[in-house]
Amino acid sequence: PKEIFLKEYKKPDYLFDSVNLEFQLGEDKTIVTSKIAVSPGTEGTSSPLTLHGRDLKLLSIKVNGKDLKSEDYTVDSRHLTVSRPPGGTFNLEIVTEIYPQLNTSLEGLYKSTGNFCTQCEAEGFRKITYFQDRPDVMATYTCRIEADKTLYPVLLSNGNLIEQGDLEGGKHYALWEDPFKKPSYLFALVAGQLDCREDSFTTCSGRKVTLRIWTPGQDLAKTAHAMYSLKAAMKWDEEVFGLEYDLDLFNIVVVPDFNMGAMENKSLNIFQSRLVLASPETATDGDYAAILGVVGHEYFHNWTGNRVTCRDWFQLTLKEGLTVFRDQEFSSDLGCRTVKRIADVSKLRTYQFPQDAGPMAHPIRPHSYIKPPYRSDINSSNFTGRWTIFIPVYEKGAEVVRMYKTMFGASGFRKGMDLYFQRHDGQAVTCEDFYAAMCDANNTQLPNFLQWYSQAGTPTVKVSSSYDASSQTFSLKFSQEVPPTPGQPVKEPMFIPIAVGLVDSTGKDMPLTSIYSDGMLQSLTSDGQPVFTTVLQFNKKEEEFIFNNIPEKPVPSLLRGYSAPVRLDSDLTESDLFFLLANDSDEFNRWEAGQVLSRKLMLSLVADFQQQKTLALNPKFVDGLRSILRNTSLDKEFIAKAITLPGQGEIMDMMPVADPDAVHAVRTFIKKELALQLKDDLLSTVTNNRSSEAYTFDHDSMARRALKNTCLAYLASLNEPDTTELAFIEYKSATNMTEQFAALAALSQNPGQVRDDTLLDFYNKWQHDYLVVSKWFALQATSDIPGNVANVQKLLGHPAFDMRNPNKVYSLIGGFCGSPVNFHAKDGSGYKFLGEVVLQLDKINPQVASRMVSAFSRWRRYDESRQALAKAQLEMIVSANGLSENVYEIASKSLA
Ligand code: HT7
Ligand code: ZN
Repeated sequence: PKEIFLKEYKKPDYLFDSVNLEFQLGEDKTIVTSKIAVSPGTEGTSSPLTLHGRDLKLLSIKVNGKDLKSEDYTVDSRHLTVSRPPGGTFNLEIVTEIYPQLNTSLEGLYKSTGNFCTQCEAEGFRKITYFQDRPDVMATYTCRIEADKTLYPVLLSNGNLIEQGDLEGGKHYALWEDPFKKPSYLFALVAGQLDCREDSFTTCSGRKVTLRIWTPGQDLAKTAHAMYSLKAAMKWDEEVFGLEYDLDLFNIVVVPDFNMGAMENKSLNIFQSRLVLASPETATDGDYAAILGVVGHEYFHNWTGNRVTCRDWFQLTLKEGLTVFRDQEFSSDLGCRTVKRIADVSKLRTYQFPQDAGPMAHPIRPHSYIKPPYRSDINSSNFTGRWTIFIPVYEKGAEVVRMYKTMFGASGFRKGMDLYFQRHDGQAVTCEDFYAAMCDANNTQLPNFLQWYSQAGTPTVKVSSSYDASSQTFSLKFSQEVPPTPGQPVKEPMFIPIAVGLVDSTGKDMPLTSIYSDGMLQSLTSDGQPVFTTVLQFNKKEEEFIFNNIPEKPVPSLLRGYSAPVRLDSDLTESDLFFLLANDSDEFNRWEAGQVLSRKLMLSLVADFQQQKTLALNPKFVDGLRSILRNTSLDKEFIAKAITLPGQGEIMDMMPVADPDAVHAVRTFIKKELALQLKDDLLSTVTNNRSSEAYTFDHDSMARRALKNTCLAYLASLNEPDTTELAFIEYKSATNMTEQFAALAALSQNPGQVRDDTLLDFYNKWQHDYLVVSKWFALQATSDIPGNVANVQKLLGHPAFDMRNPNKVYSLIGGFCGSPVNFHAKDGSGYKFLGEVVLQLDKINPQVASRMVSAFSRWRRYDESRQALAKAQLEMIVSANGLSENVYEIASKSLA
């Protein structure tokens, strides 16, 4: 497989001004005719025109209406090259034959449960026709679709419907025209039997936009929340960024077979079912929130991605980091900002940090790739696993965008966005263009900021503090260290914005008036008033900041709101952390103080466990959590998050040699001990948070359910008759999936008859609902019960499992890799299972297989015996015959 390098970027030799496509959709083959108006990219070019193409049968090729002679072009398995194109502009016409019904890769044109559907990002368009399939070739498109009218009554493509009508032989056609220039990866076509929910949105300039969500008829009732989310996103983008939708029609299509969550094709978004369909009985609060976020995300791409796109796939974070940031802000504005921030930071720690510390580490803009770097589908609420692939581009990319906002404030950030669109609408651009727009709009530069795009690894920021009572100054001394990563042994300092508040002994924020840094005195007032949180611009290897007029020794609240994606190593004492947990006005840091305490506690108990000492829980820790649980002034979802222990993965990441058995034993011990000591509070919290009201998707109701479910899980971990009975009652009496599934999950922690019976009962009840069955698979797959590999192996043969459906694969196989004790079982059974499945899956869907194989990527983090077992599986995979590029890239990089 060929590695591609950022530094080798070359502009295309030819531009495509307009593209007219015609599809004759058939049962055994599809004929695609593509007519392209070509012009030279550089004047007078006579270089050959090379087009990409895969799995295509070329039927004919014409230039300016004349068939090309066979000596005037060459075709190989990946390209078609016109050797001597005529000078100046010309028309190219290519006819190809393709076989969507045989396409299981779900890239290009494929069939999904009887309907035709496309996925072109990143390089799927080349499976439809020969084309310069690269994002910097932008053209206007028309698309004429012809198909059997009974089998495919609905024919959709991008833009506006210009014409439609009946044809002979029971066929019909539709002609679509997209007036906006776009790259080929945003092309889409859907044909099939679908019904739609229709609504409308009137834009800020008074234009009425028709909104349609297409799905098989039986699911229409479940599209109400997605429609609500779409309208909310349209409104939010106008209000926050002044961005109005630009066409009169916006379609969303739901398909059950889809590699990623969803796709932002111009005016024709395609979604996998779980990110659109929801009803209170079948979807959890997590599902509802994911739908809001992803519908928003894909809609926001209309400006950040579609109107302004990426010059090449190295710049992917330009659209994805920015759009993830926008969807995070959207969800925060519609829900609870702190809780959303906690969820996003947890995701970053669970997925990004480990990757940044392993063989797959790469910057948010990689220097090279074999396949473009996408994130795995970690938005899934039924997926809690730890298999990671290329997260930086999305999640860390969003943190980088957030830092611009932290530096420039909401209005400065908006000015930067306005300038970005003013300069680049209709263009394919780079991350430097975004940086330049942000800095130019704010008349400043951010020294060392661009390092975030090119350096991999999570920086560690060390901070030590000292108070001088005589001068009433408080000093913070920072140093930063970016660890070496593959191919980048030495790192430069980065620009790190650190939001700081100083908390006095009564728990209040101190007024901040002035600061010394770099030998300069700087005022910190705003409109003559002191501020309570300031952002320090730390961009050197080491730097000291001295606050003036500080009347008593404060407790510093550092990196408020998690103002930069770094690991913070501070000299805060245990009592400082308990103080911040109880008092910090920055709620994020309040939660963070609890997490730091939990991490310290878990690591010290892991050491005790490894030395076979008796485990004992620090009573101050129990008291701290008890007071949070009893604090009625706190948001309930915040409480739920604050009493939740860090995940096993997070703790393993902090160990020199990851020990899944010890971490699992310690986490289970703390959970049970807390449940025992807080039993009365937990019981009353469950009882007080029952509700007989009908399900609503609003923050207060979701927070209530989150708190109740978290407490129930603690209680059920005791595995005592009364707590099991309680969980069983909750399971039976639940009227929504959020509570029913949480009770099932609580019960299924403990092996035995109740677990088996309840799982069976749940399946019998929901076997007709494919999305609920996916949750059922995921719950069993992620289970920590001993020897679970045999159970998962058995589930592979379950009639409801289908290896061709990515969602089911993510649930069962991805889910299994997320259970540290079972995936990393000492006897290697988990590794052997995954090795075999990856090879099987690679033949069906290489993209999905490559996501699965990434679970092996951190094999060096484990003890020698596990290392040998995992390495053997990776070696077996890379040496397999006919392996895809996708799997090869991940497996070989993991071994390197
Ligand atoms: N931009 C979309 C990415 C995507 C994708 C990438 C590769 C293969 C299949 C895919 N489906 C969707 C989704 C997004 O980030 O919004
Ligand atoms: Zn995206």
